[in-house]
Amino acid sequence: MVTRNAHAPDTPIDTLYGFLMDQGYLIIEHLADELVAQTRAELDADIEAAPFGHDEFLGPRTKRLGRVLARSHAARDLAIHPTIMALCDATLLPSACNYQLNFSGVMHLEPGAQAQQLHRDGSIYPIAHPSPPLIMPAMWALSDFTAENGGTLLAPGSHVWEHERMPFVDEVVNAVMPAGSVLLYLGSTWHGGGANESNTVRTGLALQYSLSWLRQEENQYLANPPEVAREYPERLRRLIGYDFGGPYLGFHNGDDPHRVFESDYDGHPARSRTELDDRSAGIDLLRLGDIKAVPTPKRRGEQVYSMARQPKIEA
Ligand SMILES: O=C(O)CCC(=O)C(=O)O
Repeated sequence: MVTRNAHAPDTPIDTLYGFLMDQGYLIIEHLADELVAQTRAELDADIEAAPFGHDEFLGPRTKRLGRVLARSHAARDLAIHPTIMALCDATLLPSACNYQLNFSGVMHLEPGAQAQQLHRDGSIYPIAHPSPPLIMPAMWALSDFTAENGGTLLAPGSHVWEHERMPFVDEVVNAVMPAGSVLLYLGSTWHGGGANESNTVRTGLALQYSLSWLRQEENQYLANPPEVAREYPERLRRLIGYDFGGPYLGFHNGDDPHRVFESDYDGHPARSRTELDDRSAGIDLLRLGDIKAVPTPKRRGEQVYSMARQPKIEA
């Protein structure tokens, strides 16, 4: 089955966000044709040399490549594409005051690749679905995605299904999109690589984003050590993790981790940034588990200690 939850690149962000939250996925066609072509050209030799998957899930006819930002300049621009960043803001900032690149990887299906086991990317965390979005994956089409060549399989609406529910066969559709387009979905959306029954390859670049207080799936500091990340724009360096995950989260040597790239030390180590302090007040708290809370005792006229939820740090 083929889906067309596909939109033009100039569609307003609010509209795109509405489709993403309603359907659990959406396609933006031709969002970055030139950057995608450049990325493909920069990665071609590495894809050629990449190994096939060593198990059924990774796919014996599927080549995979990680550490993509270190390999491709154009992929760095895709990772911080303004439309993707705006959708990350809308999707992830309600539950974290920052977000991060979680994963970068090429998924290259050779003819004969079998359909992958459907899964939820969010299953790497022990959190029951449905939950607020933890991950927002972006799958860039480095080649055309068709129903025949293994365009990603998705179960629309599955991001809000109860945890145990698996899709029925007729609930699964292929994401069909021309090269240069991007498929966005949520970490709770059932999906997987399709079967490549064509005689052409299907190549996708997955760049996934997650809440900044979660462990990243791909270790971004090893993939992009400071001597490599030095070449990246600041927005990207912060996105891969050379930043705070929130106030007091992820500092280095008592200071902003991005200082590793800066020589102009001003003598004021920081444990947060104003932007993150401001956002942290608006975060929707998540309740984990079903531990029964001890009720607050009723004591009239007594003062309680009051503390701001996040300490505000003066520079
Ligand atoms: O190749 C695809 O379309 C999706 C692959 C995927 O979801 C995965 O490998 O985790």
